Amino acid sequence: MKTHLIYLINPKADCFTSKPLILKKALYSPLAGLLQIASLFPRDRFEVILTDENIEPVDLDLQCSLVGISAMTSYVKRGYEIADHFMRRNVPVIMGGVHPSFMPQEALAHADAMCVGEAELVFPGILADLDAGCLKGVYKADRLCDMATILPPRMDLIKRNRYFNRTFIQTARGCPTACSFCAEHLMYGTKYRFRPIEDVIQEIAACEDKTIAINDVDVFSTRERTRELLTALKPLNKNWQGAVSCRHAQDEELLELAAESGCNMLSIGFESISRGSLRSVHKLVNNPDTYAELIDKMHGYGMMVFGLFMFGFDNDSEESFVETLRFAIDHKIDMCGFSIVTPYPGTLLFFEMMEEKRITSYNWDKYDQGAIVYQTRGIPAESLWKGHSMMYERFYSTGSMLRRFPFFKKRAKSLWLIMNLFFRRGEVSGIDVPEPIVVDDTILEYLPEVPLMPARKDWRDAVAATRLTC
Ligand code: B12
Repeated sequence: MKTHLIYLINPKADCFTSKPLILKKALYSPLAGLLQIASLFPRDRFEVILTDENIEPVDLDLQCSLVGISAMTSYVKRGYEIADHFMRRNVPVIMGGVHPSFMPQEALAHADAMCVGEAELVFPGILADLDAGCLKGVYKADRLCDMATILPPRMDLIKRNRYFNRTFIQTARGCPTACSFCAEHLMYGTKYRFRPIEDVIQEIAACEDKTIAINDVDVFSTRERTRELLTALKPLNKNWQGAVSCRHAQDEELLELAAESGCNMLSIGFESISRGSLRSVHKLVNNPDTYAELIDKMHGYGMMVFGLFMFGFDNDSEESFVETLRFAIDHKIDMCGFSIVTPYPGTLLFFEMMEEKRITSYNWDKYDQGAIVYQTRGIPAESLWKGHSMMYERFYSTGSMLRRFPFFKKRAKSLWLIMNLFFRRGEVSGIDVPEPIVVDDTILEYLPEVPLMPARKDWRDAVAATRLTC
C-alpha cells in the first residue's frame, strides 16, 4: 500500500528554451534531476507527481507528504516562493539541485531540508527521516556515488508531448577540465565517473524516443570508454545529440563512430575565439586555431554543430562580436548559443569577482546569462549588452539562415529548422529581453559553499580568502 504522496516541482524559468513556444512544446525538458530523484522513492510505498511549471501550473493546494524542488540559480527565487507556500501549509519541503547545493544555508531559510550535490547516497537517510517525521537540515554524502548504483530515471512521469527534446541520458559525471565559470567539477568531481555501459544501453533501449540527448559534459571523455559506448549504441538505431570538448572532438575515429552510431548534432563550448579570454577562465582545452577544421570535420560526417560562445571576458573588446559572428556564419555553424559571462555562486569566477568587489547584483533572477551582473573590464557594459543582442539578431537573421542552411548536405534538415526557428523566435522576437545591466543593492545574505573543494591549491586559497574578507 502506498503511504506517501510526493510532489516534485521544477519551478518556472524565464528562459526561452524551456517555454512552450512552438506547437505548445518547449525545446528542452529541464527535468533530468527530478526524474532521477523520482526513481529513488520505492514504488511500493510512494506515489510521485511531477510538475514542470514551465508547461503547467503548480498545484499549490495538493495534499502531499513531501514537496521536493530542484533549482538552478536563475529560477531558484521562484523555487523559494513555492517552498515558502508549502512550508506555510506545514507540508515538509526539501530542495536540491545545483543552486541549493552551493547555497545550502540560503535554501534552508525556505525549506525544512536540502540536499547538497548528489542525492543517491543520502536518500535512504532522507526517506528514514521522512518516515520518522524528522526531516531536517543538510543532507550531504561524505563521498561521491558509485555510478553502478544509479537507477534509471522515471521517464514515465514526463509529459512527453510538451517537449521536443525530452529524453536525456546521463552516462558519466565529473569533469577534469575545471573551467572557472563552471559548476560541474565542484559538484561532481574532477574525475570522470562512468556508468556501466550495459546500464546505459538498457536505459536507451527502453526509451520510446528515436532521438535522445546525452547530457554528459563531454561525450568523448576518454577514447576507450567512448569507443565502447558508441559501439554498443550503434545497433540500437537511435539518433543522438551530445556535448564534446574541442580537444577530443578532433579525434577522427571517434567522430566516425559517433556518426555511425546515430549522432546528428554535437554541441561544443567554443566560448571564445580569443586565446587570452580562454586562458583567463582556465579553458585550456580549447585552441581557436583548430575550430574551423573541427567544424568542417563534423560537417563532413553529417553532424550539425551547436556552438556555444560567451562574451564579457576581461580580454574581450568591441571587435569580439563582429569577429565571432563572421567566424560563425562563414563556417556555417548550424546553431549558436551566445551567453554573457555569469559568475554563478560558488564557482571560482564568482569568488574572484567577489574578492575584487565587481559583482553588481545578487538578484539570482538575473543569473540567466542574458544580463550583466558584474563590472565589465575589457568592454563597457552597454556595448556588451548591445553586442550580445546583435549576435542573436544577426546570426538568426533570414540572410544568415539562408547562408547557413545545409541545402545540399546530409545534415538533419528538419532538426536544423526547428532549432533555428526556436532560437530566432526566442531571441529575435525579444521575448526574453532582460534588463541589460544590473546594478542594484541586493546583498548576499549567505556565502556560497563549495560541495567539493577545488583540487588546485591556489583555487582553494581564493575560496578561503573570500570567506575571510566577508
Ligand atoms: C544537461 C544540462 C542542461 C540541459 C538540461 C537537461 C535536463 N533535462 O535537465 C539543458 C540544455 C536544457 C540545460 C539548460 C540550461 N543550463 Co544546464 N546543464 C546541464 C548539465 C551539463 C547536466 C545537468 C544534468 O542533467 N544533470 C543530471 C542530473 C541527474 O543531475 P542534477 O540535476 O544535478 O541532479 C542531482 C542532484 O543535483 C540532486 N538533485 C537535483 N534536484 C534535486 C531535488 C531534490 C528535492 C533533491 C533532494 C535532490 C536533487 O539529485 C540528483 C541526482 O544525484 C549541467 C552540469 C551539471 N553537472 O549540473 C548544466 C548546468 C546545470 N546548466 C547550467 C545552466 C546555466 C543552464 C542554462 C541557464 C543555460 C542557458 N543560458 O540557457 C539553461 C537553463 C535551462 C532551464 N530553463 O532550466 C549551469 C547551472 C549553474 C547554476 N548555478 O544555475 C550548469 C551547472 C552548468 C554550469 N555552467 O556550471 N542544461
